[in-house]
Amino acid sequence: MARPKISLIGGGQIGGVLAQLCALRELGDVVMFDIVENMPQGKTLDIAEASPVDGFDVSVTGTNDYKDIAGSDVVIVTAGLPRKPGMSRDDLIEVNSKIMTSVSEGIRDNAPDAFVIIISNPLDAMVTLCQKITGFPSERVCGQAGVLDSSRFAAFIAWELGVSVKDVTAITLGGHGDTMVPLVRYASVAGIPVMELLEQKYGDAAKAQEVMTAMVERTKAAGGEVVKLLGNGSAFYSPASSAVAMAESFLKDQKRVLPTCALLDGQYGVDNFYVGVHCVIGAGGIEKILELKLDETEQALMDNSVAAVKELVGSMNL
Ligand code: A3D
Repeated sequence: MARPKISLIGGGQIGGVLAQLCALRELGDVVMFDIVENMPQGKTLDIAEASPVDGFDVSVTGTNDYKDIAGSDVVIVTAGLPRKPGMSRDDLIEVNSKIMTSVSEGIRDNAPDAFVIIISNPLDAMVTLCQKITGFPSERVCGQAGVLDSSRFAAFIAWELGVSVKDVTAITLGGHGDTMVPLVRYASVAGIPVMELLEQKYGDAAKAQEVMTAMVERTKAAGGEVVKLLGNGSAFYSPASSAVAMAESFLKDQKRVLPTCALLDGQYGVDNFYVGVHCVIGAGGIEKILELKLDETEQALMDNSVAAVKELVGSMNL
């Protein structure tokens, strides 16, 4: 049986890590496309030459020709500019929507059956644009943001409580921006509400709330924290890991429940609009959207986040 084929559009910082992770996990043959001549060929040759050491039997190749993504099962898009210190993700919309337009045409014309995962920012707007241009069914076009935002939230909780990251569940919903919604009520450690554990640790509900609020705010600003430290470019290891989890769930029909930017169909009072929600990802792509019961405060935060995304998407005049 032929190996699955994974194409990466954009061979920059995230693209490079994606190629290496896909190869190390033997998810399939990897093709990296970029407009910069020779760079994707060089990067993938470098990764492939480590295959005897790492022991992976998949091919990893680079190209500047969209024809080489033909027959892709999965396409992951990172083409576009990352932000610089002081920039918001939304500042990238003008330049990245031009790039996303040409990328989406390339995917539409050459990999019409692929499951497409967008990572380029501003995320929710770029996913919307890609789905419009490709015309692919919404279950095959989605965005990676929530896996990373939730992973950041979970990491902060694990570090605060001194427990394994494996036992923490943390959820963020909404757009991938300053208005994202980390859900405190659903954060747990092996099923125990995190607020309960913080109260035990500090013996004081007000202090527990203060610590939780700091973790929520850090989660919302986590991308910017990395941008500031790097001084040039944005996070790239963690976004790549997050997208690989989504690709793997699709390729292996794992049916994992992953926070994903998906087209809503009435959930949370939102219709025909892309935003971050819990999805079941399997061989059928986005197989199901799981709607959580939000209380009044949580719903207001979600409404606020959706409104921010709507304003941004509206500015593209699609
Ligand atoms: P970078 O290292 O600059 O790589 C981007 C690549 O895109 C470069 O190699 C470019 O040559 C290439 N490119 C530019 N135009 C085109 C085109 N028309 N067709 C094909 N390739 C092109 O950036 P990066 O890898 O660090 O980040 C990529 C994107 O991901 C940026 O928009 C970031 O803002 C975004 N990002 C998203 C997250 C999320 O969690 C959603 C996290 C971090 C970064």
